[in-house]
Amino acid sequence: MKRLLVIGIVFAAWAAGVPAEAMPLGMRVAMWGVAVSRDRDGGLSGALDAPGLEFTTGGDAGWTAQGEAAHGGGSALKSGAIGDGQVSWVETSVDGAGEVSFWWKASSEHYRQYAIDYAMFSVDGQERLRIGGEQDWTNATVQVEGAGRHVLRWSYVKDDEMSGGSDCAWLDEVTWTPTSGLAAWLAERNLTADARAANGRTAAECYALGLDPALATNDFRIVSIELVDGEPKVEWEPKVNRWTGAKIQAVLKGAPTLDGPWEDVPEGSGSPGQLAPPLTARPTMRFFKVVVELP
Ligand SMILES: [Ca+2]
Repeated sequence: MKRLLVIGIVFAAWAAGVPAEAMPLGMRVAMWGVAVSRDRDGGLSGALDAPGLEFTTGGDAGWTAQGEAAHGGGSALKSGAIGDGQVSWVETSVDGAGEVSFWWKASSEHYRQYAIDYAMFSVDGQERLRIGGEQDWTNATVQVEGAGRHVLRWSYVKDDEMSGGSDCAWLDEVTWTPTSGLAAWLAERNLTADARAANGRTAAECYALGLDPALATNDFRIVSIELVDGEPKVEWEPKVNRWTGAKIQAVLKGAPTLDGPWEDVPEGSGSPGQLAPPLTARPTMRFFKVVVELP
């Protein structure tokens, strides 16, 4: 008896470096993903020890990487040189709920305990924390609630007169821990990310692929997901139908967001069991899904 199993695998979060744990799982189209990030932000993420996040900077002057003041060695970001009434910001975006942690420091104009110029952290434009005056490195942890995309922004803000101290802020060691998506889904089922199923694969992988982890014969799996010459390449096993020997058919779809719209992407190069599509010309596509039909 022939049984059609349609499997969707989201395998690349393109520009934003969204971690796999942040991706939601659907009932009909299961998803499995890893983050692929490019150093598109000019070293901002490197200075912040946050390779999975992509940062942009702006305002009247941008934040830059420097090594004179950092938390725990290496480099950190310093706000740009700005004048009265100006602002310098750096931001990143994340998907879903989670916890952001970072270290920051400020040296700014203040009156007694009141910061006149200050560093501010905001989520989706809403201020959450502020430091100023002579504030040495301090750790902060902020809960981010709600589904969808969130913008995390650090700003150095000056009022309309006078300066004090070094007149800037520093930021280092930004981490993002998602509390929704796959991580939360696994926790609800008392699974850990590395728990093994009967077929030897991780239970998380089996659930994400829509397989029954109790069946040792369910062994469809992703072999690798990687960047080759700047293009994503996904490889899976088995490559052919174990009974007929026919190549397992796969269709690649791409979308700008996890919610779609999903469009077919030309297959490009790739041997059976592989897809290595030319995606450089499709900068708006950030998520990719392989739909596989298994006998
Ligand atoms: Ca001022």
